[in-house]
Amino acid sequence: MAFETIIVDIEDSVALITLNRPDALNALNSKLLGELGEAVRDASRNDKVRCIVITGSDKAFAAGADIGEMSERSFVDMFSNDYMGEQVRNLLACRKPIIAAVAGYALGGGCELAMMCDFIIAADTAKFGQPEINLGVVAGIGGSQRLTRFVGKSKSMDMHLTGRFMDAEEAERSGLVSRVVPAKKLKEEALACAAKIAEKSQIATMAVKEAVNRSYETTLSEGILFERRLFHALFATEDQKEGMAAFLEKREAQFRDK
Ligand code: CO8
Repeated sequence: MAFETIIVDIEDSVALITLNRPDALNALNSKLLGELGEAVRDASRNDKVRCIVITGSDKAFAAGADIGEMSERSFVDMFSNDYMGEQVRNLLACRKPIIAAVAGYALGGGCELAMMCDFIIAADTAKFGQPEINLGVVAGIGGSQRLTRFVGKSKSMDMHLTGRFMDAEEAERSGLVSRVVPAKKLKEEALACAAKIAEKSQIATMAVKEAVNRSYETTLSEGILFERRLFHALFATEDQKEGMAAFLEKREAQFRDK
C-alpha cells in the first residue's frame, strides 16, 4: 500500500516506518497519523513482521502536531471529532514491539509519539520537548502523563512549564530513552535491536509488552500477580519447552510461536 506521508520498508521480520514530511519537520497532521496508524495495523496483521521501528529524518523525528492544521479549529470541532483520538488508539492497539528511533527534534506530539512506542533509542542529536505552553495549550496525546512517569514530576513540570528542550544525554540520564547512539548509526542500531527482538518467541515478546505496560495501569501487587500468571501461562507453549531445552543442550533456540 502506498502512503503519502510515511515510507514503509519491510525487510526480513522488521517493518521500518519512516515519517516523511521533510518540509514540515515531520509535523503530525491527520493524514500522517492516520497513515501511521494504518501502517502499524498492517504490520500487526502481517505474520512476517515481528518488530516495528518508527523513525524520522536526521533533523526531526517529528516537530509536533501540525500547528497549521490546528490553529483555526474550534473547541466544538476538536472535541466532537475527538481530534487524533482514533489515530492514537490505532497505534496503541499494536501488540508487537515498537521501537522509536529518534534523531533531531521530538517535540510536542513528536515526543508523545516516541513515548507511545515501547522504548526509545536516541541519536546523540536528539532533542525532546513539550513546548505546547508556548502556543497557549498543553500536551494532547499523553505528554503530561507519560513524560511524568518516565522522568518524574519535577523534570516533567520543568519541561511542560518552560517548554525547554532536553538533549539526548539528559534524556538517557532521566530514563526517557533506553540508549543513545551516534546519529550516523541510529538506523543501523535500531534495526539490529529490532532484529534481535524478532528472533524471540513472539508469544513471549507480546507477553512482555502486556506485562510492562500493565505496570503503568495498576497497583504493584496486581501487576506482579498479572506477571506471575503470564509466566505460568507461558508453560503451555512449545516455545517455553524449546527455549529451556535449548539452554540445557547449549544450542540456539528455534522458536515457532507456538
Ligand atoms: N507544525 C507545522 N509546521 C511545522 C512545525 C509544526 N509543529 N514545526 C516545524 N514546522 C515547519 C515550519 O513552519 C517550517 O515551514 P516553512 O519552511 O514552510 O516555514 C519548517 O517546518 C521548518 O521549520 P523552521 O523553519 O521553524 O526550522 P528551525 O530549524 O528554525 O526550527 C523548530 C525548528 C525549533 C523545531 C521549530 O520549527 C519549532 O519550534 N517548531 C514547532 C515546535 C512545536 O511547538 N511543537 C509543538 C506543536 S503542538 C503539539 O504538538 C500538540 C500535541 C498534541 C496534539 C494532539 C494531536 C496530535
